[in-house]
Parts: sequence; C-alpha cells; structure tokens
Amino acid sequence: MSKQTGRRHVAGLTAWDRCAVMGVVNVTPDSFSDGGRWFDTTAAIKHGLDLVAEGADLIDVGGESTRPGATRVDEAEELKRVVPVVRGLASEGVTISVDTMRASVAEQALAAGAALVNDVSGGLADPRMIPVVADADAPFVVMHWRGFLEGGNVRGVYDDVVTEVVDELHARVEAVLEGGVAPERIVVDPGLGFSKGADHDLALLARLDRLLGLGHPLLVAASRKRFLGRVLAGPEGAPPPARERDAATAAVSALAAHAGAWAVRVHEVRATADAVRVARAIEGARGADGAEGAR
Ligand code: PMM
Repeated sequence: MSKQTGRRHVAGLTAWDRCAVMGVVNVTPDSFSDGGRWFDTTAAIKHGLDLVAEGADLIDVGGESTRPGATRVDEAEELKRVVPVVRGLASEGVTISVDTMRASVAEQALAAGAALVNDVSGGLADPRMIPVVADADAPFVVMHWRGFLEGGNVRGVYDDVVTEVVDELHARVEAVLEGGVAPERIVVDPGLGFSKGADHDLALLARLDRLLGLGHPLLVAASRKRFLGRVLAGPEGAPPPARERDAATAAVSALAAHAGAWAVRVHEVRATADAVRVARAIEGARGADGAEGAR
C-alpha cells in the first residue's frame, strides 16, 4: 500500500469520505472520447443529471476539446457552450467544475454557480486565470501541462517522467500560491496523455504516492485515454475504440481510490461509482482483524 500524504478534502467543496467521482460533460462537437454527443444545452444538462443519478459527486463541464492538435474554439463560442450548462446544472444543486483554460470562461462559470475551476494548463494558458480564481476564492485543479501540441508530441520527452512531472507540478503549485490561491483549495493532476505516451501514463499511475507527496488532493483523469487502448490491445492488436475502455477505466478508478486519490474524472460513471465504493469499504475494513488499528 502506498503511503498516502495527499489530503482528501478540498476547502470549499463537500468532504466526501471516499474518492469522489467527477462525471464528464463535454459540450463539444469534437472531444476525444465522447465528442458531439452532448453538443446541445438541454442534452448536456440532462446528461449531467443522469451522471449524478448514476453516482457522480460532481460534474466537469467543458466546451473546448483538449485533444492533441485540436483547434481552439473562440471565446464567445466557449462561453455559449459552457455557461448555460453550468447554470442549468447548478440550479439543480449539482456541484460543478468548469474545464477551461480561459479566465473569462472560469469567471462567468463561477458567476453561474460553478464551484471549482479545472484548468488543464495549470494557469499557463491565460495570465488572468490565477487572479480570477484567487479573487473568487475558488478551488483550482492544477494539471501538469507542457503547452499546446502542434505537429506531434515533441514535448513528451522525459528522462524520468515521474520526477519531472512532480517537479514541474510543484513549480506550478508555487506559482498558483504566489498568485493568491489558498493552499487548501489546490488540487493536483498528472495530466495523463498530455505530452505523455502510454508508458509515461503507466509510470505515473504506478507512483501516485509521489504525486500525493506534493501534499495536495490528487485528481486522476484516465478515462478512455489512449494508454488504456494500448494496454487492452496488447503488443500486436488494434486498440479498442474509446467507448470500449470503460471497464479498464473503472479498474484505474479502483486503483487510484486505493492509492488515496481525492477524485477520479470519468465519462462513464456507474462502474467507477461502484469501484470507489468498494475501495472505500476495503479501506474501512483495514484493521478489522485487529492486526492494525482501525480508523
Ligand atoms: N483530460 C481531458 C480533459 N480535461 N482535466 C483534467 N483535470 N485532467 C485531465 O487529464 C483532463 C482534463 C481530456 O479528456 P476528454 O477530452 O476525454 O474529456
């Protein structure tokens, strides 16, 4: 069992007694794994409510695909996609995270009821992002990011991926703290698949303890990603399509929960909701035989 040093609770959000389940609603025509399916405000709100009914604790709403090589949507379009969905879900009492690299989108989503800002660039893409989050006193997900990818994965070169990701995330956390975001509101995320190949993603998942060593709650977003396709395909085979990677995703959810992650971000919620509950039950049984102190 890895040493758990990351905290499980994020100030400003519910204190779940287990790894939280973040359900994904991508309001995009071209997302990597579920693009186009919820590209309509009403359908996106309904999908978010369905995910909550299936066991999601919070919903991550995004209006821009972060697929490698995807062209950026303009600001007005991103606002049009995201804000009404955030407002609709927040008015139903759902805890919302907004997945955006734009400060203006974060600002308007927070005004519409979002509780958390999830920026895959860790505040690097928009210089106004950190001040906006700090002013709003909002929780902030700082993901490991090496920039926009154009023409191949040139930034995905590492000597020691775990050490480099931990060090680079540490530097981002320092910058975010300097910008005025409270330490107890910062969540860290290794950014699986972002400037990383399958072996990098697996190495990071093997050492979640090192990421937890940063001392912040940890978000793991493995859902349907390429590395799972590679693992399932084996050395010779073709990777299954994204929507056939949900059982593999749930396996990662159980392992991440067991390792001490604060939350897992997934497209298909039901199996992951079961996985984190089983992980919690096993954690609760630790020491039940009297061999170790129960908590
Ligand atoms: N990955 C995607 C989108 N948003 N947010 C965080 N914090 N971490 C991630 O790894 C992440 C993210 C890309 O996945 P999708 O397009 O399949 O939703």
